[in-house]
Amino acid sequence: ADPVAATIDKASQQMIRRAQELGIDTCFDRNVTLKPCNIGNQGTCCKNCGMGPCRLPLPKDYDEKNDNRKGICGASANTIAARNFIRMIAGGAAAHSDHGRGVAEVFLSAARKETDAYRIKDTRKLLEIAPHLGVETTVEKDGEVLDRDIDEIALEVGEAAIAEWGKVGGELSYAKRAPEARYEIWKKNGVLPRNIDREIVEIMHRTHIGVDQDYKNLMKQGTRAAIADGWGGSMLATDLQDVLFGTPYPLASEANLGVLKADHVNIVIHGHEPILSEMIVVVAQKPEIVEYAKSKGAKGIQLSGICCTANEILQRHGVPLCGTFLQQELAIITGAVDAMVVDIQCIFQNVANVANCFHTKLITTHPIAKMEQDNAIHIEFDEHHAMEDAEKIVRMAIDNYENRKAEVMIPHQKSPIVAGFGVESIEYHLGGTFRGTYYTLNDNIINGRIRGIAGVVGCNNARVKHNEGHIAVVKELIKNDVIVLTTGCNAIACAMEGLLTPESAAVYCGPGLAEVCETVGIPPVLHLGSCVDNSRILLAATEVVKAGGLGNDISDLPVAGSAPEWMSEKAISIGHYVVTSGIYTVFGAVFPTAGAPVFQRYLFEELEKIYGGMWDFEADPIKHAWKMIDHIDKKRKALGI
Ligand code: BF8
Repeated sequence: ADPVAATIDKASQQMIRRAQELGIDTCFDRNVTLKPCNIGNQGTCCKNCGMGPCRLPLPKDYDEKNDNRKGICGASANTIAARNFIRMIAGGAAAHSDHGRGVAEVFLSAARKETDAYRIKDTRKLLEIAPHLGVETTVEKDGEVLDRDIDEIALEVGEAAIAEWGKVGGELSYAKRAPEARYEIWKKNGVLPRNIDREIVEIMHRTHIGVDQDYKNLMKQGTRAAIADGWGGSMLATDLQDVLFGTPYPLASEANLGVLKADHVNIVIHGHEPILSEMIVVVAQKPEIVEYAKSKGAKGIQLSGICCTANEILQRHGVPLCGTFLQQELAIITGAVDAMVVDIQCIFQNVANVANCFHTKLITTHPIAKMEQDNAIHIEFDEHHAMEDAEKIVRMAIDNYENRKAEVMIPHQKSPIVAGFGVESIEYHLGGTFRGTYYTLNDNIINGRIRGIAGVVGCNNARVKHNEGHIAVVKELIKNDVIVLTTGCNAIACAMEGLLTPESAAVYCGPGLAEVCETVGIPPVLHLGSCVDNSRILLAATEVVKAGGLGNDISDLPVAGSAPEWMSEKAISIGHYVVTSGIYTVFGAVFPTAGAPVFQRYLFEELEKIYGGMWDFEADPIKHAWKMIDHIDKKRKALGI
């Protein structure tokens, strides 16, 4: 595998070459030796029962009117592709929402004061979300309105939040946070989620052999589950994390493998839940722990992150980003990682094999995510003794510092960044003179300095050149005055490229966007956090609607979504809740319905008539960006601006 062909990132190229010299395989090598299944990636392989797999590739002489392809049971290509698509939504929604549930459980423990490690930190945010969960924040007594006790509110919020996963009757409470017009569209189409778990379970039922055989009806269920993810599990995860750990505000940090330090104990935190990473951050700053590291000959402790947990601790504490999804093996190849601590999601099983070639301790921490390899150490993390667990992990890393055996080789590349944005800080920077609205942002959209808003998010995919699509799409957008909100691995890619600095505006932006960024002092690409924080993009769009002048629903806004290098089921769930929230969304890399053109047309064209948003696919990053810009222009025209 040619390192230069695998990634645009110099630091990654150096580490891929290093791995090859050492005879250690990485995903970049496996991408060459392992070819994808051409039928599976068209979405038309059904393996939902023991009569299959029934494989229905698109014939070379495909003729839509005479498409007689069917499985043993008679399932059409459309049915099979729709079943597979919504099973991906189920997987993604389950992952985000189960993460949210974990946070809600810790939140409830904190509200009940059963744990010392976690406390309600951001009471302002608590009071803001309480009414959306039906919890009163004031009480009337003798004709006077009094503030309710904060501990009582926290307890009721925790209980109401947990109920969102399994309540009987009613509907997802947060659905009403969407603009009223959006909520009415969901209601009219019968896609308001009942509770989070039920929608995921119902996907598994409907896609079982012999149940739902109408791709439109299957998608209706996919929509319910996706909305339950975006406006439910993910949004609750974001909100409750903010209450427990603090709402992010802009801060400075750095990104890329060069953040590792040869003379420090390096602990790389990889995964998704801040429940774990927050405690490691606390422990690693304790003076006695830093002293302990020094007693072992290190100058200190360097924490850094991979994947979304990196974004979580960056946003709230400024902990530097070590790398994206595709750099997880490369971090260990530096020989400088004393411990890699993982929890859930996006963790390559091969990190244990790579760690085995070095002194690196690979520590799994979550009961639902263990590894079969003997060198993977499992230290189960539990909110009731979180601080002790975190200390055990950090001490294990420190003790391992002196065991470094291979030559340490850390690439020098790292970029300065400004991160930590959110709905609240965008309001602060781009609100009106009277706080509480997005007036200045809307004003700049109406006067054309800002052409529109793009949410560019999502993974890396080893099947395409690492970060190439991310960076090309984002640069093309900002060059054309489209401000970018980013999360997940796209945010890390942009960070590594230097796009998360206010100074980058002068270099890469069109004149209108550059002027706004320079006046306000913000980067043209705003880092909004991890993948569950895509819920912040939904709420930011809702704030834009509320601020007025740009229509009365999200689907009226000059806004578009993108995931240039997606790969996970979570990305499909995100894409679908963004689409059904009214936003045109383009995916790159591959699209998993290519073998069923009729169903694909439903996603790409007909959904627009129902939800005002639709899917699209474009592998070429420049064309990809222009599809988004054209859509933004179409919406501007409709608004008469
Ligand atoms: O949840 S962007 S590769 S790290 S799935 Fe995974 Fe994709 Fe990265 Fe975060 Ni999101």
